[in-house]
Amino acid sequence: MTEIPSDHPRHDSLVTRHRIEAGVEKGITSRQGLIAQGRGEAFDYLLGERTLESADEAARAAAAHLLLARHPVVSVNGNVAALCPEELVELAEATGADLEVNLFNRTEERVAAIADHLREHGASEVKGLTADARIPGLSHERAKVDADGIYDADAVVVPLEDGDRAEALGAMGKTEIVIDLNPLSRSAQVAAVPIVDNVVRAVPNVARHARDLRETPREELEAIVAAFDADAALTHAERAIREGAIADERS
Ligand code: PTJ
Repeated sequence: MTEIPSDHPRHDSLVTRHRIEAGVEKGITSRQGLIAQGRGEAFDYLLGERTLESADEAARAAAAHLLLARHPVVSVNGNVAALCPEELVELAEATGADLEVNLFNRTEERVAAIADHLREHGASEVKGLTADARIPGLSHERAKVDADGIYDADAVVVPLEDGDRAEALGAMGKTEIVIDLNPLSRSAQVAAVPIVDNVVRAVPNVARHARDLRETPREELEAIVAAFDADAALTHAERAIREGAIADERS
């Protein structure tokens, strides 16, 4: 990998790109993941590659949901595994969540490679290899989940999710926390908590909020959850993208 100078104006974006490329080479990320990354980059560029205030509020509401949940699970695909494996492990630790590999383009080789990659970055247990339950209403491969993982979960973090599956998980009554840079994507639109931010910023941000809120009484966590307005967060993000940074500062 070519060394990227730290003062390069697009340093973070280029590092992210290299991580996805390395993910494809290691058999973690699908080739379609490269296309998804390009799409995400375009939105991130328009957002100014920073966390909006509305995305930070969403990250806090997400942390509150995860701390309140009976069984929180963080769903891991080939892109997020390549981009921020350590941060996923830290999020799972901070919230008591399970990590489960759940792929759009599922192959057993890639599931195993991602589970190994997460373990190399500190995960003690990774779910998703058993795949002994199915999400109702979805075609075969995309529906595969662990019975004691996503199937049983009451709150699921789904970064870069496909809209159909996001809807199907919601239909199972699960609280869905979606991380997606596109506020118009169907998964962001159906989420209880849409975090319109890059996963490389959002995952550690949710973990930070969870550590801050760890000792907070349940009633206060419930109040944070109740005060969060998903539609307002999506509208704010869309305005920031359409109108640029100035509009965001004014709001
Ligand atoms: O590893 P798999 O098989 O589960 O496949 C994963 C991908 C991402 C390839 C698959 O789910 C897919 O094709 O996704 P889409 O339909 O291309 O959607 C990707 C969404 O994620 C788009 O709305 C992008 O804007 C968004 N996105 C891309 N990169 C990032 C992102 N959102 C947050 N952070 C990113 N780094």
